Amino acid sequence: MSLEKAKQVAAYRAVDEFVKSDCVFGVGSGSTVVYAVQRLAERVETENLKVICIPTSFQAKQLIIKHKLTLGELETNPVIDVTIDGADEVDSNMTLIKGGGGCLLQEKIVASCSKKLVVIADYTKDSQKLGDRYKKGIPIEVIPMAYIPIKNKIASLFGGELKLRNAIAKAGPVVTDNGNFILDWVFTNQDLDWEKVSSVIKMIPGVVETGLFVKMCQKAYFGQAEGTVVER
Ligand code: ABF
Repeated sequence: MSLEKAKQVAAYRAVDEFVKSDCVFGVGSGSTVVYAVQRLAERVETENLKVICIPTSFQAKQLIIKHKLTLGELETNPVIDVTIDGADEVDSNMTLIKGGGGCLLQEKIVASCSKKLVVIADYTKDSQKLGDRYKKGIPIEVIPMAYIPIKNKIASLFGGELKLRNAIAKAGPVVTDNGNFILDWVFTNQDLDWEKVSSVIKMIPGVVETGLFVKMCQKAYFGQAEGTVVER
């Protein structure tokens, strides 16, 4: 069974467990979420569910529109019942690395307004410690003018290496939906206190958000190679 099938079974399970009629639903970003939106669209059609969808990125907004779902925004729906989103890695404490796809800021804002954050992922994202499986580091969204000082400060505080994320070779840096750059912090110490690290990094002027999601996620579904789903 393919990795795609593993993503699909996790996404379908989460939508079937958590989406009810008359709910406000946060739509995450990434390739696994595409299956969640497909499943939601099927259920809206067949069960006539009333669901307002709040996007976490330009990609999520496009998906909602493409599937003719009801598009909402935080201005009118500041409380979200459940958000279903992907992740790059989930550790045994349900701490997440997110932002490999570049959408961490809006994802975190939407998650912070959600009564529940549910992660959907394939089995490769399921780990004991951050860094066991995902090797690209923790994404940090920064104001462009400050990327060098931020990079130096984080390296001197916590070690490791920070790389400015580039679009395609030599085409320049990735620019987020919010007009910012992303530093990928490849850390070397896997035993850091991630809650503390996240708040220290956020205090550095010019840091907009980190891809560390600590104590935000209540449930995770990992699709397995053979088509079953492991829950955490
Ligand atoms: C987003 O999509 C992220 O924060 C994470 O980087 C990524 C996971 O993508 P995929 O589902 O494609 O693995 O939610």
